Amino acid sequence: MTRCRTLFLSDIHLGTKDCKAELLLTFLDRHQPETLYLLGDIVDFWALKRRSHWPPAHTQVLKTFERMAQNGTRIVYVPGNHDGVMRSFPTLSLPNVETHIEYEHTTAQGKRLKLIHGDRFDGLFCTGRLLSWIGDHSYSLLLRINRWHHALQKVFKRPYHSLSADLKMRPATARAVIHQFEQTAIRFAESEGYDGIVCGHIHRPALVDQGPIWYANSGDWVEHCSALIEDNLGRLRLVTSQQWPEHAKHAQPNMEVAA
Ligand SMILES: [Mn+2]
Repeated sequence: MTRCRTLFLSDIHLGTKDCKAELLLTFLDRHQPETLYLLGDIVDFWALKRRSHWPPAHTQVLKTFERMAQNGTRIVYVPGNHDGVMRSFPTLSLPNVETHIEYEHTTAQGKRLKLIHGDRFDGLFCTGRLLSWIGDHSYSLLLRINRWHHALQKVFKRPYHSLSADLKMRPATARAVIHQFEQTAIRFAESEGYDGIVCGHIHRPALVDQGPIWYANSGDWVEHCSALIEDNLGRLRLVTSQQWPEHAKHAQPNMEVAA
């Protein structure tokens, strides 16, 4: 069990097939934070409206949060766009969970960090649709469409090109979008007088704690299975599935997951 000062999670997307709930349960079993921040898109109400997908592991995640709260973890929930309904009904969330549209966290080193899901930046540059597209997991749909497309092309003996070319272009486009998002977030934190910002939304775990304004993104539990951890000295550390769960499986009970 790793005790830590703060744990930041976002974009779990409970209610979707892509949510890695079992891995999250293993991760939560091994971490005991003083404060847990849930930075939005925890339950994907958009997906639930389209199709109901709620395996027992998803209930188990919510129960685990409840148990953590009972064991003394303070839980602060900052809703995102896919669970934006909770912004209107802050008192409807789980027992022992505080809900805030935005929040501020002060690290053990006294750094003031703005906590926000991140969708508010969508309108600030003209890539909002692309961002919500990433958030909506249409990428995996595109991959599926690409498979059908490829099969049809084979049937009609057409050369394989168009969609795969689009897919090849995507990483460059995505990088530009991500860069713009990060810069917008940093400028926002700076303009509001914060030392940094912690958000989610774009499913891209990141930690930039050099320079005047920190930028941290807790990532997601759809692809990256990532989390941000603050230790007792106020140092932030990003954990992604690359360091775990393989590492976690072999770790000693009191050993921390490698940064
Ligand atoms: Mn989002």
